[in-house]
Amino acid sequence: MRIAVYPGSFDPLTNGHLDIAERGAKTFDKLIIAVMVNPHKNPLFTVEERKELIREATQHLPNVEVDSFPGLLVNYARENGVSAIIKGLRAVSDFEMELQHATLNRRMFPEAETLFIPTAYNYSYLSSSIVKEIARHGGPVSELVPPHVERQLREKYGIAR
Ligand code: COD
Repeated sequence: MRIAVYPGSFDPLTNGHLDIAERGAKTFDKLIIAVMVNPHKNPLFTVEERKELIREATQHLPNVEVDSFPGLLVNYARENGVSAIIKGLRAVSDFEMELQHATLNRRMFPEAETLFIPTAYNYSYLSSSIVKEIARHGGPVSELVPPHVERQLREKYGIAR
């Protein structure tokens, strides 16, 4: 069975993330979407909340599992029989950091290849940070995130419909 992991912060999941997950799931027998547990970051959503939002968004993808991991991604990959690490690429600025991660991850765990999936052109500008900034100020995010994520953002920021 070919298992891939799609790691990230997903704070929160956007339509850009979902597009990469759908395309990754088509290519592998199993895709694990893995939320990084980072005690040094101050996320808007807890790890459990983020996992729940991802679960709801990927209900239509039977070969997708949602999990979280602390520490190094390669340790998670090794322990879970992962042969590919999926990353989404939006711009050249993403590539620089992602190439560094791919090279270092391969040194630590050569059994897994990093595979880049280019963003869909309509999501190339989209990030969790930009979504949070728009939502915080009451702006429209309905075209940027799934409806249940939009509801949770409104709730977090105390914004009525
Ligand atoms: N279109 C396409 N792809 C997108 C979009 C979009 N609109 N938005 C985000 N993505 C991609 C990102 O490029 C990334 O691949 C993924 O989706 C997740 O994005 P984020 O922003 O939710 O998460 P990041 O970038 O903060 O996640 C970073 C990781 C958790 C993957 C990384 O820090 C990591 O692997 N950490 C674990 C610790 C570790 O092993 N460190 C050593 C690395 S050498």
